[in-house]
Amino acid sequence: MKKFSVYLFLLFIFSANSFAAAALGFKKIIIPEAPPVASVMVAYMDITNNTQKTQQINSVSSPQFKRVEIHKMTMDNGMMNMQQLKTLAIKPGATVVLETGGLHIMLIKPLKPLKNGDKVELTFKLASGEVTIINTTVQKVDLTGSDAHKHHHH
Ligand SMILES: [Cu+2]
Repeated sequence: MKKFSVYLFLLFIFSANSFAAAALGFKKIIIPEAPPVASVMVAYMDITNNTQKTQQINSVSSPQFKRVEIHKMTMDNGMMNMQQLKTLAIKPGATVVLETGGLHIMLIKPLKPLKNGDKVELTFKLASGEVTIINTTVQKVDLTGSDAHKHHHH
Protein backbone atom coordinates (compact mmCIF):
# COMPACT_ATOMS: atom_id res chain seq x y z
CA MET A 1 0.00 0.00 0.00
CA LYS A 2 2.83 2.35 0.80
CA LYS A 3 4.43 1.69 -2.56
CA PHE A 4 1.18 2.51 -4.25
CA SER A 5 0.87 5.92 -2.64
CA VAL A 6 4.45 6.77 -3.55
CA TYR A 7 3.65 5.88 -7.11
CA LEU A 8 0.58 8.10 -7.09
CA PHE A 9 2.63 10.91 -5.65
CA LEU A 10 5.23 10.61 -8.41
CA LEU A 11 2.51 10.46 -11.00
CA PHE A 12 1.08 13.67 -9.61
CA ILE A 13 4.46 15.43 -9.80
CA PHE A 14 4.97 14.20 -13.33
CA SER A 15 1.61 15.38 -14.59
CA ALA A 16 1.97 18.68 -12.73
CA ASN A 17 5.24 19.18 -14.59
CA SER A 18 3.76 18.42 -17.94
CA PHE A 19 1.20 21.17 -17.41
CA ALA A 20 3.83 23.67 -16.31
CA ALA A 21 4.85 26.63 -18.46
CA ALA A 22 6.25 25.87 -21.89
CA ALA A 23 10.00 25.30 -22.10
CA LEU A 24 10.43 28.47 -24.10
CA GLY A 25 8.98 31.90 -23.42
CA PHE A 26 8.52 34.40 -26.24
CA LYS A 27 8.54 38.16 -25.77
CA LYS A 28 8.84 41.33 -27.84
CA ILE A 29 7.68 39.57 -30.99
CA ILE A 30 7.87 41.92 -33.96
CA ILE A 31 7.10 41.17 -37.58
CA PRO A 32 7.56 44.49 -39.39
CA GLU A 33 5.21 45.21 -42.25
CA ALA A 34 6.99 44.88 -45.59
CA PRO A 35 6.06 46.22 -49.05
CA PRO A 36 3.26 44.04 -50.57
CA VAL A 37 5.67 42.73 -53.22
CA ALA A 38 8.22 41.52 -50.64
CA SER A 39 9.12 37.85 -51.02
CA VAL A 40 10.57 37.70 -47.52
CA MET A 41 9.62 39.10 -44.16
CA VAL A 42 11.46 38.94 -40.88
CA ALA A 43 10.53 38.22 -37.27
CA TYR A 44 12.36 39.49 -34.21
CA MET A 45 11.77 38.35 -30.64
CA ASP A 46 13.31 37.43 -27.31
CA ILE A 47 13.28 33.69 -26.60
CA THR A 48 13.85 32.57 -23.01
CA ASN A 49 14.62 29.05 -21.93
CA ASN A 50 12.52 28.48 -18.79
CA THR A 51 14.03 25.07 -18.05
CA GLN A 52 17.13 23.69 -16.31
CA LYS A 53 18.58 22.20 -19.46
CA THR A 54 19.62 23.42 -22.87
CA GLN A 55 16.73 23.62 -25.30
CA GLN A 56 17.23 23.37 -29.00
CA ILE A 57 14.90 24.74 -31.66
CA ASN A 58 15.10 22.37 -34.60
CA SER A 59 12.58 23.97 -36.91
CA VAL A 60 10.19 26.86 -37.31
CA SER A 61 7.22 26.84 -39.64
CA SER A 62 4.19 28.98 -40.38
CA PRO A 63 0.93 28.37 -42.27
CA GLN A 64 1.29 31.88 -43.73
CA PHE A 65 4.69 31.23 -45.33
CA LYS A 66 6.16 28.68 -47.68
CA ARG A 67 9.30 28.32 -45.61
CA VAL A 68 10.72 29.65 -42.36
CA GLU A 69 14.41 29.69 -41.48
CA ILE A 70 16.54 30.84 -38.57
CA HIS A 71 19.19 33.23 -39.87
CA LYS A 72 22.27 34.87 -38.48
CA MET A 73 23.52 38.16 -39.87
CA THR A 74 27.23 38.72 -39.75
CA MET A 75 29.63 41.30 -41.14
CA ASP A 76 32.55 39.86 -43.10
CA ASN A 77 35.05 42.50 -44.28
CA GLY A 78 32.28 45.08 -44.37
CA MET A 79 29.93 42.78 -46.30
CA MET A 80 26.64 41.69 -44.80
CA ASN A 81 26.26 37.98 -44.78
CA MET A 82 23.24 35.87 -43.91
CA GLN A 83 23.71 32.35 -42.72
CA GLN A 84 21.02 29.76 -42.05
CA LEU A 85 21.19 27.99 -38.70
CA LYS A 86 19.95 24.41 -38.67
CA THR A 87 19.27 24.58 -34.96
CA LEU A 88 19.24 27.25 -32.29
CA ALA A 89 20.41 26.12 -28.86
CA ILE A 90 19.45 28.14 -25.79
CA LYS A 91 21.24 27.51 -22.50
CA PRO A 92 19.27 26.90 -19.28
CA GLY A 93 17.68 30.14 -18.11
CA ALA A 94 19.21 32.11 -20.97
CA THR A 95 17.47 34.54 -23.30
CA VAL A 96 18.42 34.73 -26.95
CA VAL A 97 17.65 38.06 -28.57
CA LEU A 98 16.66 38.08 -32.22
CA GLU A 99 17.09 41.63 -33.45
CA THR A 100 18.07 43.81 -36.36
CA GLY A 101 21.60 43.03 -37.47
CA GLY A 102 21.85 39.70 -35.66
CA LEU A 103 19.77 36.59 -35.32
CA HIS A 104 16.36 36.70 -36.95
CA ILE A 105 13.62 34.46 -38.22
CA MET A 106 13.31 34.69 -41.97
CA LEU A 107 9.77 34.31 -43.25
CA ILE A 108 10.07 33.21 -46.86
CA LYS A 109 7.43 33.59 -49.56
CA PRO A 110 4.17 34.68 -47.92
CA LEU A 111 1.28 32.69 -49.37
CA LYS A 112 -0.57 35.99 -49.64
CA PRO A 113 0.63 39.56 -49.04
CA LEU A 114 0.50 40.45 -45.35
CA LYS A 115 -0.07 43.91 -43.99
CA ASN A 116 -0.30 45.64 -40.63
CA GLY A 117 -2.64 43.69 -38.32
CA ASP A 118 -2.59 40.42 -40.28
CA LYS A 119 -2.19 37.31 -38.15
CA VAL A 120 0.94 35.17 -38.30
CA GLU A 121 1.26 31.83 -36.55
CA LEU A 122 4.72 30.44 -35.84
CA THR A 123 5.35 26.83 -34.82
CA PHE A 124 8.59 26.04 -33.01
CA LYS A 125 9.68 22.40 -32.83
CA LEU A 126 12.21 21.57 -30.14
CA ALA A 127 14.70 18.72 -30.01
CA SER A 128 12.83 17.50 -26.89
CA GLY A 129 9.74 16.91 -29.03
CA GLU A 130 7.89 19.85 -27.55
CA VAL A 131 6.00 22.02 -29.99
CA THR A 132 5.17 25.63 -29.19
CA ILE A 133 2.84 27.70 -31.32
CA ILE A 134 2.80 31.47 -31.00
CA ASN A 135 0.28 33.81 -32.55
CA THR A 136 1.26 37.30 -33.48
CA THR A 137 0.45 40.01 -35.99
CA VAL A 138 2.30 42.02 -38.60
CA GLN A 139 3.08 45.50 -37.32
CA LYS A 140 3.87 48.80 -38.89
CA VAL A 141 7.29 49.55 -37.48
CA ASP A 142 9.35 52.66 -38.00
CA LEU A 143 12.67 51.26 -39.12
CA THR A 144 14.06 54.78 -39.56
CA GLY A 145 14.30 54.86 -43.31
CA SER A 146 15.51 51.34 -43.91
CA ASP A 147 13.37 48.48 -45.18
CA ALA A 148 12.38 45.49 -43.10
CA HIS A 149 15.42 43.47 -43.97
CA LYS A 150 18.15 46.06 -44.03
CA HIS A 151 20.42 45.70 -41.08
CA HIS A 152 22.68 48.22 -39.47
CA HIS A 153 26.05 47.52 -37.99
CA HIS A 154 26.76 48.41 -34.37
CU1 LIG B 1 17.61 36.42 -43.13
